[in-house]
Amino acid sequence: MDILKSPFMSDMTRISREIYAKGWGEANGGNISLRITPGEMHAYLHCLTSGPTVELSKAVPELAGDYFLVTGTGVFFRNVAEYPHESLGIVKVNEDGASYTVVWGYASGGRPTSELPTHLPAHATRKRVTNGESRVVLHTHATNLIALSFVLPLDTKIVSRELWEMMSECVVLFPEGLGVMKWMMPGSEEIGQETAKMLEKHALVLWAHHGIFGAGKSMDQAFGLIETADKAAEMLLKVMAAGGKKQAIAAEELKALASTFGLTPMAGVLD
Ligand code: 2HA
Ligand code: ZN
Repeated sequence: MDILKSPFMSDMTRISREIYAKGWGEANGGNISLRITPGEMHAYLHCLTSGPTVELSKAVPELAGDYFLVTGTGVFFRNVAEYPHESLGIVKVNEDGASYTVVWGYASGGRPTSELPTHLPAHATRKRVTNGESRVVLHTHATNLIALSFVLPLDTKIVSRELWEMMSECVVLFPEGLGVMKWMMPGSEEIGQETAKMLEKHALVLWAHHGIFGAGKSMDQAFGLIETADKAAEMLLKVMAAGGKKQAIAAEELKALASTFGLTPMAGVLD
């Protein structure tokens, strides 16, 4: 079995192309990690080797033994599909959760994304809060969400309400709201820990003036969340440019909408 033809590899290359087409993946902007289940990995174990082992600055015991397909540092999204063996790698978190070993990929001497200190704690949190369902963490420079972070207060409840009001899908897809963080140093331990804390409650986290993190059980779910939030942000920017809202979906209507789908919107947003 050719690992380059595996479902997890084609998921990764397909979404990388989409991200580039959206204009969210300029140069080396953005990064993705996908947890590969033992069942999926089984058929490809013969493709793995034992590469370098790297200590983690913060251990992730929740992920001990897990495999992740991760974009490389400096990798351009536009090139991932054409050069998967160079652009991507698989890392295995070791049994104590304190280090990882590269077991496939980064063929030209690359290494995992500089945002790994955010991706691994993010997976640890989402795996826990979703009872093991969440498998994808996607960071991208979604244009409209970033633009919005310059004009709205950096407040989770305000930004969530504004996006929910823009289109009916939003409260249904992210009833827990979108977590908002102020600008912090990319790649740092601090932004990783703060993001993981936000992901306890939200599947979407906005990094002001930088980009968005989306988590989901599949690549399509994580991408779909970001795509929906970014479209709502785009409409909001247009509405603002057109002179501002004259009317919108009312709080009571949003509550009723969520309730139709059996969902509970984040507390305090619709009051
Ligand atoms: O990989 O997106 O946040 C480049 C980045 C850093
Ligand atoms: Zn980024």
